[in-house]
Amino acid sequence: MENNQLLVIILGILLVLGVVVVAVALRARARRKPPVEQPLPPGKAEIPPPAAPEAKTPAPQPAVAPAPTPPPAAAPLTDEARVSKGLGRTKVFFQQTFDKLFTGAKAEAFFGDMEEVLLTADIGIDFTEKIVAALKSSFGMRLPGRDELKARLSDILMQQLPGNLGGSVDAHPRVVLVVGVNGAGKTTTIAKLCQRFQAQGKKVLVGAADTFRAAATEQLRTWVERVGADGVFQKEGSDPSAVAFDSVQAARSRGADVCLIDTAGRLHTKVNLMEELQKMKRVVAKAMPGAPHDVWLVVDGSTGQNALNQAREFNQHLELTGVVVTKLDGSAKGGAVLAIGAELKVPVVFIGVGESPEDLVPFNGKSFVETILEGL
Ligand SMILES: Nc1nc2c(ncn2[C@@H]2O[C@H](COP(=O)(O)OP(=O)(O)O)[C@@H](O)[C@H]2O)c(=O)[nH]1
Ligand SMILES: [Mg+2]
Repeated sequence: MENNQLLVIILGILLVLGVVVVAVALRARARRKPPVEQPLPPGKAEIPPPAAPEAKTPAPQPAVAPAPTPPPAAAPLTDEARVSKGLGRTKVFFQQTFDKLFTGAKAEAFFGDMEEVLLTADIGIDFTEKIVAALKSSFGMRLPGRDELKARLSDILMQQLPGNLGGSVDAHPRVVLVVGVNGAGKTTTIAKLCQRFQAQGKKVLVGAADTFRAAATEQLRTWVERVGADGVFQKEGSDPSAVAFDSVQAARSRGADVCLIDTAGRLHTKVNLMEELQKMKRVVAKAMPGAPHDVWLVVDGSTGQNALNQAREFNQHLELTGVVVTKLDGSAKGGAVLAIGAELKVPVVFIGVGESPEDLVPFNGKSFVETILEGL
């Protein structure tokens, strides 16, 4: 092969290679170029663009932190731990006011200041006076040390609390009428009690005698179904006494251990409310002699002195056998519990320290007092 022929062949190959390289480069460039935005045709501006076709190559993902592994399921809190947590603010309140009380304290002014502290803690006037008198008789006019004051104070508080509910009534079913003003926490408390009693293996029947609001019945029905209890529900506007009567009869015939009757708190006047409730008591007694075995008042503990006033009022009309103080969580007014117990001599039976079903705890005077005085 002559040299010239060889040169032509090499040139030819180079030419072909060059064309291929240029073509590949042009294609790559065309791919990188952003698409030219088409102007929207007039009148089509509001129409959303069609969903983009699925991209062949996955879009780059933002760096995502791996999902945190869920924490191990927390062990359920004991009742005492719930109380301690729920009373957090009351505890801090007592601690801080006592800190102030002891700062530069002088014996002469001490008991006067002490009185003020107890009043602001919603312990009530009568009870406060009793406490201060008892402290004065223990310490004379001497300034007590912090520890001895704490010990004496907790003794006094505990002495004044009435004993716990006489569990002596051995009724079957035990009928509990639950009363209180609107929003105090009656329905929630019944739901929580329902759960607690069912968990103890008791058969519970709930009577939804708050027929004033359809929502109240529905709220209760949901709960009752959730915990597998039994219930008597009637339509909005039914006679609450009739619902109560039917509930007690149903509880008897179905062999329930406990019959909890929810009532309405929203009536036009106090007189109406009390009369309505008194009538319910009478009607329930017709369905079962001796019933209701308990009349429990539910009060909102975050209302402090108001709760005490309500307890006084309801007790006059209905002879309460117990008080449930709710919403102590998130409130520094836990002292109201002590005032109710000490002044009315009606036992506080349960306290509500949160919104979850387990946040209703049997009241224990000793642990309550120890908890609120913990930081002293
Ligand atoms: N934080 C807190 N909220 C509560 C407690 N008890 C009841 N509640 C809330 O209080 C509101 C009124 O309760 P409800 O049972 O409907 O009151 P009722 O009108 O007396 O039946 C609801 O939002 C409940 O969740 C409690 O112990 N703590
Ligand atoms: Mg209700």
